[in-house]
Amino acid sequence: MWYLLHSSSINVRQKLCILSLCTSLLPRRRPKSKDLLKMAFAGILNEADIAAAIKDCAAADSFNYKTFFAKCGLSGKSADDVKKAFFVIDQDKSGFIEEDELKLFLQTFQAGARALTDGETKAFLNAGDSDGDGKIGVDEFALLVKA
Ligand SMILES: [Ca+2]
Repeated sequence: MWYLLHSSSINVRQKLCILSLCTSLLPRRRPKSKDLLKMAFAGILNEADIAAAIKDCAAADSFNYKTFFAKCGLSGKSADDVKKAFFVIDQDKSGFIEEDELKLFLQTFQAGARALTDGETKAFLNAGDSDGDGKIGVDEFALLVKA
């Protein structure tokens, strides 16, 4: 590339074009997702409770949403806090927790936590999806948490 830039066979315009192309290829600094995740439930849940709840369902197919919401402390929180938690889990901010977000549910609580198995994801979705639209809305979520 430097050879091209110093070469007299291309004009200034072409050189600028090459330069801007190279700049656009440079990696951009991204926020550290681990830090974001760590802060996601700050002010709502306490970290030790989250860690205990995650540890409790570390084995595949051992996830139970009732146990989890009780252990992490969410079931004892106010309707407002439950709503805040919903919007953390609704990663794409669509207003619903879709199946792919449900699968990565545990990872929104703790970076590096396992994904739910397909069976766990389906069972979780079926438990919450009372109107049968294939996703969990904020009211359905509130009912699940308090179940
Ligand atoms: Ca969503």
